[in-house]
Amino acid sequence: MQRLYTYFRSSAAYRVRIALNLKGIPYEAVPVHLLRGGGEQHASEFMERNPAQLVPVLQDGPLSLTQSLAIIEYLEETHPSPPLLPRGAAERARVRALALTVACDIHPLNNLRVMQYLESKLGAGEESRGAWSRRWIELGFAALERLLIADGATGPFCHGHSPTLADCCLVPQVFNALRLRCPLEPYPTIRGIYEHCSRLPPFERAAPGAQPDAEG
Ligand SMILES: N[C@@H](CCC(=O)N[C@@H](CS)C(=O)NCC(=O)O)C(=O)O
Repeated sequence: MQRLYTYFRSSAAYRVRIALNLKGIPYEAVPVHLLRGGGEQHASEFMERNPAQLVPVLQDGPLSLTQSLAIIEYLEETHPSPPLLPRGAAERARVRALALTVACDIHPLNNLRVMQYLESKLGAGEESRGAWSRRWIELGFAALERLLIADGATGPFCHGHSPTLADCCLVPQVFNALRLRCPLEPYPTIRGIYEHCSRLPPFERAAPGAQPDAEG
């Protein structure tokens, strides 16, 4: 069975949990606590699995796979059904662009190690750090909202009528935005997709609160 090194609140791990559930792939969750004892992702045993000291890692037999989007594409290639990418090249590029807007343009700026650096080295207090996080989410969501309404390809999901890689990325990012009290009114399409997805069992089972390592 595949093993997913995960942390309940990690949105990158949440993406992979959604993809595994959508594809019906059973997996064993191995919790990596990102805060306890300075962070278990920095332990030498974990660094052997991922020198970047980040979750998720998917262990498939002897393979240690890193980077959530690369992991999801691996799952797509090894378990093609149900597909998480559309068939045509242009449609696939659209879905990947939506996913990368979250994974490259929003998420890395708000990662735990960035927030820890802002606090410990640059002296940013809680309020400033919250403002920082909201700034990048709001810029990214404004772009995403426009992309989603630009071409008529959005349905109840980011792309048409079935979930894709883009929804795997969008839902965890909206979850984070809600935690950070970002107003979602300016992004009705994003909010609608989030609400639609969140009610579906594969997304529900991937949610932070449903994880074995969840904390209050
Ligand atoms: N680009 C990576 C990002 C992974 C990542 O940033 N993971 C975060 C949790 S969402 C993490 O492990 N952070 C630990 C830290 O910042 O020390 C991916 O998509 O897998």
